[in-house]
Amino acid sequence: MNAEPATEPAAVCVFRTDAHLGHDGLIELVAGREVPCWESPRRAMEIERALRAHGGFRVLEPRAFGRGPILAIHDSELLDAVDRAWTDAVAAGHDPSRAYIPDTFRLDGYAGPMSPLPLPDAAHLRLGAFCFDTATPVVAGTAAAAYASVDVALSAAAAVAGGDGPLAYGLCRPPGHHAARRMLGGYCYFNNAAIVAEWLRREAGARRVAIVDVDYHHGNGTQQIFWERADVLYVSLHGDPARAYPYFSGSTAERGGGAGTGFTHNVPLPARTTGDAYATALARALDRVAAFDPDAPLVVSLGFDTFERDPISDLALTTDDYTGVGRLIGRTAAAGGARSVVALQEGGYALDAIGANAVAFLTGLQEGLR
Ligand code: Q9C
Ligand code: ZN
Repeated sequence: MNAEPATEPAAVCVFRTDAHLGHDGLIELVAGREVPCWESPRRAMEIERALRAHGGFRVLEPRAFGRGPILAIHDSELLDAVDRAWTDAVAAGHDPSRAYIPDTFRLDGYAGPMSPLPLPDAAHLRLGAFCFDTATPVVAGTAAAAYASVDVALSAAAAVAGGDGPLAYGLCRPPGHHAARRMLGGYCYFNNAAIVAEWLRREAGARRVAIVDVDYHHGNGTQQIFWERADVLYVSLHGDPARAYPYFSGSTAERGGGAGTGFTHNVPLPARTTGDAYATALARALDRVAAFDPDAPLVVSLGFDTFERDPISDLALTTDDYTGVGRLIGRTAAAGGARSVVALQEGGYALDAIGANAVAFLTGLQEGLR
């Protein structure tokens, strides 16, 4: 099926691209063990297949937004490292049939009073100054996929901002919410949701943007980027960092800083949280969004790793539950100034259910928006 231009105002636009296929890390390192990447091309293939089979979605190609919107969020040194890591690694003798994963990390504690220390010229070695885990491999197609994922997200935002209906979905891959201003990790290179939120502020006339993050993991990157901002609300439900990646953020005590105090809201959840308990927590969190009174499309960081059979997570939502989750979010958005949603794919690793979960969520979201 060919992509077609968005002409019917009420249709749900889905943006996707084949560029992600070139980003296949093959392996990640989990606690010293080499395991096949959970974040695989098949995730996006399964979602796209299910949306096409459903028939109620217009599947579109993104347009190119360039580096400008990314540089509004990320340090240019991070972009340079992503751009050049693979070619520099291969030039230095790295086996091109293997993913490159940094092995030496420049932590805060490295420099101490020696700061500032120079970065190495070779971008793959530099990567250890930007990457915070061993789950974020670089291969030949990683940089192109990361830029295309941003284009997918911004195309979805532009569709909604431009009046192509109240809901657009960006099938982003790689995901984004763990990427901070000058840090990548957690399968994420550029923070798609943060880039969209800032783009809505700068390019679409929004004054208040709310991001609701329902991925299983805390969106440490999004939280960091908007920590001191009162114009972007960040609300996240996630596995309690006492047991859940990324471990170092996501507690209720984190509420933002400076002018942004009170504009970050975290809801850590216990293991095996079911759909009912999740919906109760979500409804309370969405009250914060309503009180914030956003005048922009609601930005949703959408993960299906809250699913009961997700292989790396421990919550217990069912496919049916996602319809209710979508409906709750849709209703909140419908009461907001822009009456619209930009949903951006983050995690979700149960390949046999991720497509059905996406259909269930987007169906509920549409219902809620009506
Ligand atoms: N022992 C997203 O869902 N590995 N990222 C955790 C825990 C990294 C998840 C290992 C998980 C990253 C977008
Ligand atoms: Zn996740």
